[in-house]
Amino acid sequence: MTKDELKSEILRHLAFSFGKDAAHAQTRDWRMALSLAIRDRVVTPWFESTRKTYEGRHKRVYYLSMEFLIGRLLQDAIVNLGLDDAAREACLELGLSYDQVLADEPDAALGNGGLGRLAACFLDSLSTLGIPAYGYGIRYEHGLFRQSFHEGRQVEQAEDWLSQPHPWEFERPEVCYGVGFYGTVREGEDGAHWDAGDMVVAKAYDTPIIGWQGRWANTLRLWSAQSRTQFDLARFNEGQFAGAAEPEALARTISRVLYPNDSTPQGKELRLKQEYFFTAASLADILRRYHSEYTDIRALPKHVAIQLNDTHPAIAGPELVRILHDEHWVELDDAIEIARGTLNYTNHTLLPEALESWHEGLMRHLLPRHMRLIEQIDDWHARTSKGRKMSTIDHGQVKMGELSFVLANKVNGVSALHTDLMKKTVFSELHTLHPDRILNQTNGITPRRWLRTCNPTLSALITDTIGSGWEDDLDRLEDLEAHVGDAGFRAAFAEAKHANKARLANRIRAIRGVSIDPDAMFDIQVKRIHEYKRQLMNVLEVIALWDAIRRNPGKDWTPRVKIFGGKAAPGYHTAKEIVHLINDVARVVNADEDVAGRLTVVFPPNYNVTMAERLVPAADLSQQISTAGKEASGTGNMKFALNGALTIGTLDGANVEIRERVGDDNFFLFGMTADEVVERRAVPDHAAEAIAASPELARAIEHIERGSFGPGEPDRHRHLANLLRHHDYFLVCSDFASYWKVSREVDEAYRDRDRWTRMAALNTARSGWFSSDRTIRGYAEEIWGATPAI
Ligand code: AZC
Repeated sequence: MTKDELKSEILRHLAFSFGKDAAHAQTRDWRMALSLAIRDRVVTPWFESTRKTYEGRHKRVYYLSMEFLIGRLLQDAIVNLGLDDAAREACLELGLSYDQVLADEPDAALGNGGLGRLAACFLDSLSTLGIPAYGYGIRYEHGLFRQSFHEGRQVEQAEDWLSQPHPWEFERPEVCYGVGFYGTVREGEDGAHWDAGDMVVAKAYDTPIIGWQGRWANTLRLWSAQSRTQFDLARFNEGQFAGAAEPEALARTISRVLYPNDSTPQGKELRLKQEYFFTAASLADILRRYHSEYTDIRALPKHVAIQLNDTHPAIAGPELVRILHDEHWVELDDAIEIARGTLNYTNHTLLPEALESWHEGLMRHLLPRHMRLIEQIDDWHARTSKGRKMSTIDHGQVKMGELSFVLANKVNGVSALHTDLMKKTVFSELHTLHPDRILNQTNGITPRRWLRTCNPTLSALITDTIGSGWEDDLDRLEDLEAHVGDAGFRAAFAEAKHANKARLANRIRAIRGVSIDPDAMFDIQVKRIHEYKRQLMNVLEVIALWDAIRRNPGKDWTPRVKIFGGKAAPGYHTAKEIVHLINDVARVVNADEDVAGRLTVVFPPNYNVTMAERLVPAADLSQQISTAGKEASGTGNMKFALNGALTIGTLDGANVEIRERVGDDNFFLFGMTADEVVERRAVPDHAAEAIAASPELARAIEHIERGSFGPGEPDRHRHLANLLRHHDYFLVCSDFASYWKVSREVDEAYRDRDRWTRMAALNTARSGWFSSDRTIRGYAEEIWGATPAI
């Protein structure tokens, strides 16, 4: 498509899809018109992909996920279709700023963090590889809350991306399924029959997901909840307006909000309803499609692979058994085997508070038939695998991890270390019974969004240096290594980074009113705020550094800009206190003339996918400092390394594999290993001991206790200081001295800019393995038995 063709398509949509004349069109209208002009180009490959899948009778992959953190879609589609030059020029000729048009799109924030973003990267790779697949999830009216700060405290506001039409989705009013809840189970001669007490309707909305160079497109199908009963006109006419609208409002509640908790399940009936709602609708849809092609339900595992993204869709197990047994009269044991042959489960966390379990009473009340089947599945497991009964039901709780494991063909962890710990800890007993079931698939990130699109400067240099084609063959970045010895290449690499930093500095000045120097080291920690991720340790380092600079102002300190970003779950008190402390420290440090130009702290609010796309290319240092054994993998760590940031990190999650690949010399390692962490925790007074041994840490904590960051309110952050001294579960104090020492080595290393650039370039050259294309190939070969259809 040429620029001129695109231009006339934009004008055509502006007039005929939106009824606007160019003279009166606003940025929004232009963005919508451009989106539809681009979307039109997606539709043909989309149809073609579906046709090929049916024709070739390909095995289909279904990725069930409560979250898809897809962010903006317009530029992604433009880049994948190779239309970026055409789009930029068309905008220019229409008198528009291309960047402004792109920036008008709201983020689709249908996820909390890593788990949801991984699902989005997987969709991109499935399409790029041409594997016939559907993503299934919920079309939340309100995605992840919007974060702002009031006097340094986090304030949450409802997010409403759907307040304007969403141009990427196609509503499918004809694709509707009833989803039942409550009611009773009748045990008759012909088996059990569930009479649901209540029913809502799941309506489909489809978003095409176009792969690299438009060769294949899959579908993201999201369900929206609706009332089954029609609007009650009689009640309305009696004047009961609210009452008349009630059934609709109640049903819609199910797809109203994304739960904003990243790691703790909220024991709420609504959450379980959401889980069953989208799982049941997805399975009904999968089986409808299956029956349109095949007659033998027993061959389901041959043609269908279903991946459960964490335990949120775990009810798929009992639901599939219910459909096979109650509706297709398959013997119970066979039904269970067929379900198990079809389902697979990915675990994303070992944190005990994040492992889902549901009270048996609630499960029986909401899903009586499923609760009965869960008991039978438990019996079956005990009978067939010398397993202990009650592995899935324990002390009146249904454990969803165990249930998912028992009903899965394969169970996977998301990094080598995490998979190893899964075998040794949460699933040790089940692993002994089923030693072939657990395997590893280290996470990955899509290089289209996380290098090609977000970092055009570096991408151009890469293409100039090694040629094109690396975007869907990221191992080719290895070819850069031969150029790292070339001073001209290093200068160009450093220049690309500098340009990205200057761009970020301009934005930060615009949104925060803080000036930062692109020559200073940009040191970034962005991720959900959580104690185990240890933003608290990072801000302690800020305090210690501020204190050290003030004590020794004559020293030639390496200038640093500390950038934080991330949201705290609204109910997670300590995480919100950490947000407050970072903001308070930033205010004090940035106002202190003694450290000006040497240390600056910025915390832009409302970290999201779009902000990540701006921060990642501009980072020099990536903070990956979780307590070893706690971060299942991390994916931000991969984005930063790929874009030429050096990591300061612990041996946790995928950091281990990043370090293995980029080389020990190009990674700043500190802290205890996962084994040492367990030992250390057993030491009485480990925090007091560590504080006594590190004067920097001691002074930093004293500053907090003295109220250095709570003007007029000295006790403002005392709770965090107490936590460090007396309840330091995540071992911030015990790792601090090592962190501080290595961070000073980072300062030193940054002073030798050419050496730094060499290390940074090696990070890029050696990070190709972290492409989600590699991850998806692994799933396809080792878990799904699916092959590309192109
Ligand atoms: C995250 C993990 O915390 C993170 O380490 C991993 O990279 C990511 O999943 C993708 O695998 N987990 C979550 O976001 N949420 C839960 C409930 O685990």
